[in-house]
Amino acid sequence: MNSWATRRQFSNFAGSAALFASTSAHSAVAQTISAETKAADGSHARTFPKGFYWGAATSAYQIEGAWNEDGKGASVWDTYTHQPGNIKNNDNGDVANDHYHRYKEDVALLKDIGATAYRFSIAWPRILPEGTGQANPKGLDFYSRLVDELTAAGIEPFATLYHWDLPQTLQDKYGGWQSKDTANAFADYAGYIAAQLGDRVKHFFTINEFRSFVEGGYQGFDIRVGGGKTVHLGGAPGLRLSNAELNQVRHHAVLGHGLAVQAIRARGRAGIKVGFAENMLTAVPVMEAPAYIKAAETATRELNADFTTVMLEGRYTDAYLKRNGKDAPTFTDDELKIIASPLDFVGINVYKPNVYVTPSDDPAGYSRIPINASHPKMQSEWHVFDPACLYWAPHHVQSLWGATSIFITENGCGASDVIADDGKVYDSDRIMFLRAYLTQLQRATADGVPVDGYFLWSAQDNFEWMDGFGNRFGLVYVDFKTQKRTPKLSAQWFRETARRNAVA
Ligand code: PNW
Repeated sequence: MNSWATRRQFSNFAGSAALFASTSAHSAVAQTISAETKAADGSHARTFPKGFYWGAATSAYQIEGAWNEDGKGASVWDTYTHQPGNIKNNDNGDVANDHYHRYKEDVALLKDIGATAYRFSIAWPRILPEGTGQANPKGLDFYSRLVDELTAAGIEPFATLYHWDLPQTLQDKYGGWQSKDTANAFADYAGYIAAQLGDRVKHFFTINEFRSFVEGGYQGFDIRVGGGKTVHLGGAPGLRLSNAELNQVRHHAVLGHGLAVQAIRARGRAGIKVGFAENMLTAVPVMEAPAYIKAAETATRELNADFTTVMLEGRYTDAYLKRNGKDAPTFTDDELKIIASPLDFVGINVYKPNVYVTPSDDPAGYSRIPINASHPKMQSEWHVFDPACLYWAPHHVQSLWGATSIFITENGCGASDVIADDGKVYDSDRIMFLRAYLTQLQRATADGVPVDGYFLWSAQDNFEWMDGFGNRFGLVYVDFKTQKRTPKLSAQWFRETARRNAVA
């Protein structure tokens, strides 16, 4: 039977692998790898484990277009972008990369850049225009054709079930994730997809970035940027809830994840693997010394109490409940068990260090060091540059929760890419970023951290949410007027890295 049926003890989570449904021979592999990392000339070859997936990622709303075609229902992002003033230049995803019609060309490009895996998301309102009830066969058919095209190209499909495009009907009916009804509807949809595509898709991510869509969409948040300025980040559905209401939304989102895991196990074939893809907040130790590393682990566990920690431990930390007081979510023990349904892997989106920490004698066990105003950044205002986060994020996931399989579900950067006179795109900063970050990821695998694959965000330039089309994250440049695709220099770099299975 499926592994969730043999769910193990929840009381005994700390530092153990108890919540993971499958184990891997990974640490043995990692040990042999460290011996292999010397190249013939004695230099450090920075090789990744055998069978490591080299992937690129996208999401439905950001690339598909065809927003109201073939029976698709509206999503909260369709509604939100159609209201003037919400998005830079009033851009929207109505057409975006027109991927819905150009998916064959896009799969060929993925093959060209040497990807062995592709992480895409499925638009819930394309499958269930009303969120629940009658499925739309044309919507399903699109993903079925996409999966066949990928398989034929030798690219492993990894499907994300929710990358923020909630059916508008569920927003109108239930207030979206403010209600448990949405969590239940999500599980029904997830089970349906597993039943329909699970013969060919073997890896599913339930929800992408809980923190981003919950905090951005249901309250909005101010982030501090250079020069003491703050930027307000929002997103669909554009609500401004109280802290108590927001905590309940958080709880319903993780509950939806857990219910979906169970539905996928119940309705998909044996052997399907499932996890989440969260932008876990990562604490980086100021120094690589035991007390500092411990402080960074403690901080990471606590900073993620509302999402990653509760999903992997099955309880809210005491400090989280205390901190939130009367604003804490209401929940039952049964819900906590569902939320922590055993997973096959943990997916983390890693872009930046969220805090630097040092040890501390106060009860928290760590103190936060502010990020200096002059700290280097990539193009996005929020994008603090520090490759070490791609070492520490998976390291913490293993040491805190005993994960036996980890995927980096997103990593990459925006850059001010332009087509040069010779028709090429010279994104030297992206290559610098990737080389530096992947060197740290390789270090993690060489140290025995069980990372099984890496997905670069993004396969192509696309609709970058509040920033519209102005912020380019792709390995492939897209001219949004003509839909012409031009692989950037970083695409060549990625191809060489994937080919060598080592940092190029
Ligand atoms: C992710 N941060 O969002 C999303 O999953 C993608 O859809 C998005 O296009 C991509 O990263 C690039 O932005 C993030 O503030 C939003 O650290 C915010 C942050 C990171 C990622």
